[in-house]
Order: sequence, then structure tokens, then C-alpha cells
Amino acid sequence: MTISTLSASDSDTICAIATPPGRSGVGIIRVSGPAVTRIANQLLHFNPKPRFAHYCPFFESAEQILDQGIALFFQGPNSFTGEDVLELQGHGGYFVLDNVLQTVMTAGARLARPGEFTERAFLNNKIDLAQAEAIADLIDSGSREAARSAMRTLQGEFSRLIERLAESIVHLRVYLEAAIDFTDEEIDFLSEGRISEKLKEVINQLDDILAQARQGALIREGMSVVIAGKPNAGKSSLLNVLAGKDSAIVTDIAGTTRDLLSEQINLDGMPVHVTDTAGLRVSRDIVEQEGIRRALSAVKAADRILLMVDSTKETVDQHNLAAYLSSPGFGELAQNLDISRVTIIQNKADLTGLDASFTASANASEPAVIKLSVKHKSGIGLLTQHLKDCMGFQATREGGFIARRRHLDALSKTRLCLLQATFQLDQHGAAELVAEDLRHAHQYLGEITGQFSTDELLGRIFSSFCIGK
Ligand SMILES: Nc1nc2c(ncn2[C@@H]2O[C@H](COP(=O)(O)OP(=O)(O)OP(=O)(O)O)[C@@H](O)[C@H]2O)c(=O)[nH]1
Ligand SMILES: [Mg+2]
Repeated sequence: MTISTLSASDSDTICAIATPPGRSGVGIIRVSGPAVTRIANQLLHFNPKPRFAHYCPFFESAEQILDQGIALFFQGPNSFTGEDVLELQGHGGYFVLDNVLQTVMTAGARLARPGEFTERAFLNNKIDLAQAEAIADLIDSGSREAARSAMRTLQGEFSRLIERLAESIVHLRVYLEAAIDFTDEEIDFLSEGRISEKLKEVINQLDDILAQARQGALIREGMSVVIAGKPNAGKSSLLNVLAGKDSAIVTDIAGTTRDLLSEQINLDGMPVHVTDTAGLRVSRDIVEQEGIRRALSAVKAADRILLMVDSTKETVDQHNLAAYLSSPGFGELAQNLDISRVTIIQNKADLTGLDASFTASANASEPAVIKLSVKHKSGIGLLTQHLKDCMGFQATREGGFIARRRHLDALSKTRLCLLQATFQLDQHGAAELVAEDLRHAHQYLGEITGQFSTDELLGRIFSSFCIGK
């Protein structure tokens, strides 16, 4: 792994409008870098006092005033980026802000890249990488729960857990290195079983973090659900009920839906991306054919497929699902579909006179079956609970934090290294190999907080930020 070569020293001075474009009461321009004091003096005609709110004009030239507002100066390292920072709070109109920005640029600053202020905060050790990501997640959060969890990660809750785990691994490494250095005693040392015991404790500690991080990633990334099935089964009606609005057109004409239609819903804080699709059947209509092709490709990519069946017309359950997937118009589903991702929805229970019910899946090849009536909105709660359950989502426990898929990957890799270390120890008593596995485990953990990171990773993370952050 190449360690990041980015550095915060010898940086340019950067600037950006930090508030969104458009009209607003206040618009903020941020400037950070070594030229800030000079630029401040040029713009304000005096040297601002650190951490003092000056109400003053912003000058373009000796006499020309561009705007009037609050100037805040933060002297590095006591600032967000760790560098000298100037914040100008003026009026939030496009041209007035742009005029001030142009003047700041003429004075020697360049326009910041997306996330460049946060990147500098990271490079100057004001925050770690998980906290930097939490800033973007806080801004982008799609629910109260996501915002609260992002705030906890930003405050360092997630990083503290990772650091504690890293400390445990370092402790173990030190212990082990000592064993290797005193080779005569190595056998006794290892056979005492203390290292093995400690290794188990570390894995337990990691599993606990991994479980919490999974919840955190679900709050951020949620799940994708595709509703598929034959025409007129009630797919669009279900989308509308889940979304709580008349999003899709519903008629009793088979083949009503052609395009994919998606809605974002929120189940106790877990974002769910639900997609309604064209009914699957053999059609000569090229528009409908394209709709069916899109439906089948959406099915492939979904976390969960709700296979919707009109139960007044046919009975589909765990026993005949495989045969049902070979129905005309279902494409290659019978061959390609991972049945463990399918839930059968037997709709229109109001017409069959059966109660809404849920039958859990007995194993991966026997999907869960839900009887419901979209029309009477009965059984919808069974479905939403099922969606949460199959992602392992528990409505936010107090104290949850936000996490990303990247963090889960790093934790899983760390776990593999620890398991490998356990194997080396138990099977071969090979202290050197165990030490090597622990070193790798430590390194993967360091990717989460950015202790070990590549320029490519940093580039990927910060480029997804908004400008001015
Ligand atoms: N009685 C009853 N009718 C329903 C129920 N759900 C949907 N329907 C009716 O079934 C018909 C088809 O519903 P849609 O939601 O358009 O079905 P679809 O699966 O989207 O159909 P396509 O878009 O053609 O593939 C409409 O007349 C709905 O009102 C239900 O639970 N009970
Ligand atoms: Mg439809």
C-alpha cells in the first residue's frame, strides 16, 4: 500500500462560496491558506482580530465597496482547516457574492476543489478520515436518524472504537514480538494460551464494532427493493402505498407501467429505494419490451425482489416458485435469480377472503411469503417489518453512528487477518506468521481513520463533497 503523499504544507490559499447558490439572507465566502492575512487586509483595509466578529465593508479597491457584513478571522492552527481562515458573511445574492469571490481570487486565492477545506482539516490532523466522511454524510443525510448518527461519527465515536481496537492489536503485537525475541521461551510463551485468548477477545471486540457499523451503513446507504411480477398483480399500487402518494399510474389494464419508477422511503431511519417495474409477459409492443428488459435488469441489481402475484389468479409459494420463474416473459430469471433475495407477495387477499399473514423463509431456497391486500392496506406492516429484518436493521438504538461500506470492507479484512492469525497460532504455533497477520490487521484498521490511506482513496472521498466544504 502506498501511503498518501498529499501534504497540507506549502499549500495555495483556497476560496469558495460556502452557501448554496441562489438568493438567501446571508452568503458566506471562505478563504484558507497562508495568504489569508494579506487578502484580509486588502479586502477589509485592516488586520482582523482572531475570533472576533467585525462588522465592516468588503472593499474591491481603495473606495469601491462590494458588500458589507461580518468578517471572522481564525488564526491557524485554531481553525477548521488548521490554517489561517477568513470567513466573510455578506448578502446572499449571486452577483454580490461572486464579486467578493472574484476580488479574493484577484488578491491571490484560487477556487477550492470540492471538499478541499475538509481535506486540509484531515491533512492537518484536525479530524480523521472517518470524521471527514461524516461531514459529507451529515450534509447529505436523508433522515433525522442519519443526521444524528453522522453527528456522532463526526464527534469521533466511531473513530474511538476503531482506535481502541487498534490499541488492542498493537498490545498483542508487542506481546508477540517479545515472544519472538526470546525464542527459547517462545514455545512456552505461546502454549500458555494467553495470546490465543487475547486474540479471541480482540475478535469479539471487532465483531461488536462490525455489528454497529452495519447498522450505521444501513442508515446511510439503506436497501434497494424492486417490485416485479406479471401485469395487474398490483405492483404500482404497492409502490404508491409504500411511498404514501399517487406516484405511479394504476389501472386495471394489464401493461400499464412501462418505465422504471422509483421512490425513496424511510423505514424507522433506514432509507429504502423502491422501484416499480413493467409487468412481465410476452409482448409484441416494442415500448413494453423495453420496459420488461429494464424490469429484468433492475431485478438483477436489487437487494430484495418483491415478486408480486395476483392471488385470485394463481397460487405461488415456496414450493412452485422455481417453476413459476420460467413463466413466459420472465426472461432468464429461472436461471439467474438468487432465490434468497426474493419475497413472494400474494396480493389481493381482500378478494380471496384470507387474512394478511407472513410465512418466514425456512432456508435460502425457500423464500418468505406475505399475504396482503394493497387495496385495503392490510399486511403492509408485515412487509415493512420483513424488509427491516432481512437487512438486519434495528430501529436506531441510542448511540448509533454512521458508517460507510468502505468501513465495513476494512473491518471485514481486519477480521480475516485476525482469523488467519488464530489459525497460524492454533495449527502451527508460528509466532512470526501471527505477527505478520496482526500487522496487516492493524493496517486495514488504519484505512478507516486514514492513518494508512492512498492518494487515490483520498481523491475518491473528497471529490464527492460539495464545493466550499
Ligand atoms: N381488490 C384488489 N385490487 C387490487 C389490489 N391491488 C391492486 N389492485 C387492482 O389491480 C389493478 C392493477 O393494479 P396495478 O397496481 O396497476 O398493477 P401492476 O402490477 O402495476 O400492473 P402493470 O403496471 O400493468 O404491470 C388495479 O385495478 C388495482 O386497483 C388489491 O390488493 N386488491
Ligand atoms: Mg404498474
